[in-house]
Amino acid sequence: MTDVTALPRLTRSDAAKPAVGVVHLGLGAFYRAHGAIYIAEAMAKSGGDWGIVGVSLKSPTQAQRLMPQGCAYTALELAPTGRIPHHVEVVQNVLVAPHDPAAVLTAMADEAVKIVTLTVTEKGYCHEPSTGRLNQAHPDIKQDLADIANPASALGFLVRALEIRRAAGLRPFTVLTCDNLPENGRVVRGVVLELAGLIDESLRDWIAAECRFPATMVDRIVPATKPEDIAALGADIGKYDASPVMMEPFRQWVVEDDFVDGVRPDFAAVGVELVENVTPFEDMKLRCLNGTHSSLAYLGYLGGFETICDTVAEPAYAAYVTGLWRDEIVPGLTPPEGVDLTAYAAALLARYQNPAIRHLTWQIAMDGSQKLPQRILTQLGEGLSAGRPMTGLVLAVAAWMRYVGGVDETGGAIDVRAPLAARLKALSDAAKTPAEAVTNLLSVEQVFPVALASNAAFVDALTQAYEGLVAHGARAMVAKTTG
Ligand code: CS2
Repeated sequence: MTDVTALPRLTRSDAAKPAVGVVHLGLGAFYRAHGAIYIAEAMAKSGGDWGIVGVSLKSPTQAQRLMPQGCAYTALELAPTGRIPHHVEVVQNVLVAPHDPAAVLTAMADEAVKIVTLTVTEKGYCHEPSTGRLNQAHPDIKQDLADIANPASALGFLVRALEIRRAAGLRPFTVLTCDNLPENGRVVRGVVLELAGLIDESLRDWIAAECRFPATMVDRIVPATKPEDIAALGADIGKYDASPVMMEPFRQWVVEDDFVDGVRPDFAAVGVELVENVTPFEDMKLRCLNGTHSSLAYLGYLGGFETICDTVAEPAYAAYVTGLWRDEIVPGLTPPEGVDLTAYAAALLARYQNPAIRHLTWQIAMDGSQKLPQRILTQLGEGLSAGRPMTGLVLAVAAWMRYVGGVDETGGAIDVRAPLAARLKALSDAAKTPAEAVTNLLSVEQVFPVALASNAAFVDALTQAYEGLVAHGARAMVAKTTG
């Protein structure tokens, strides 16, 4: 393969730069393939000053890759039938928060900025997933509380920037979360208010009264960009893009239409669904998509599959996921108006089968302790109470337990990435029997609500599933659950 870095570097076009109206916290691939593109399209269609300043909260990598190419990048649409590169220029600058927190605060406090968008992943909200409360023992929150002028967490930046705006007599910005959390607007509002209240009660009250935190449902499958993707794109476009994003054609964004002073890009012009209540959309997406994604990730990884598409190419796994939708997930959902959930699930299977999307099971398996509650456990508990046999989702939880034990089915080590990884491994290692491993892991209250962990029928079924995985492996258990 030719050296892609020898090609001319991707650059911006001569088009005038749009003025900045958005600051984005957490500039990963997902936002650049989703929110940023909608915003760019809305500007192209209806105008407005909605250029984006991207902020990396931890690592300088994104800035190092994007700045030398003027923050332009390629969003490569990967359909089963072909590849379409889109050249995107909506990002104007990338700041690295730990290097220069003051620059980030200056950007956020700029009067021209009307919206702060966030993709900081589940763990970035520094909350306890089971209660939604701020985790005051979180190291970043401790730093925020010790020195709010130099914040560490996304919440710290929001609170401090809002404090500066209030002091300057400015209006607040809208906080638009784009992470996969149920009632994500309410969650971010809750933790922002909690943190603000610990710093200054009157600031808390001002934010509560004036700021807006619309809920959103975001959807587009965006696997992490791999070196071979960069090389292949170089061959396509004849340029070296150090930071392209890979994305499926499908996309959906449902947004609660509640912005500070009603100011926002013309989202409706580009297919964003502006609604009063996002919850039915969020439940549908989190449970049907993310719930099965995580289930396939653990069972697929253990079964030796590298990607979601490889996993569902195995007939037993395709039957397993179809059964999850039909028997366990869809019966527990109230569909959003006008949506046929059976058709939605069928379309999801086709999206998973897209061979051009190489989405690693290992990538989706990351941060399971933060993802499991809203993706799987809530609906599992509800289904059991309603008397539905939830065998497939129970098997998925057992697979997560096996996965966090850190040893795969051939005896190899699994690189488990999750905030609780060390603790989970220790709990798994301390067990003398499979049943004990299940008991130990169920004791983790950040993940398992007490009501579920003490449900005897659930514990029994989970133990059996876990023992089955240990004795027979994931492929056999998936086939058994399906057949
Ligand atoms: C995935 C999501 O990595 C994961 O946990 O389940 O990123 C998923 O691809 C998106 O939510 C799709 O919209």
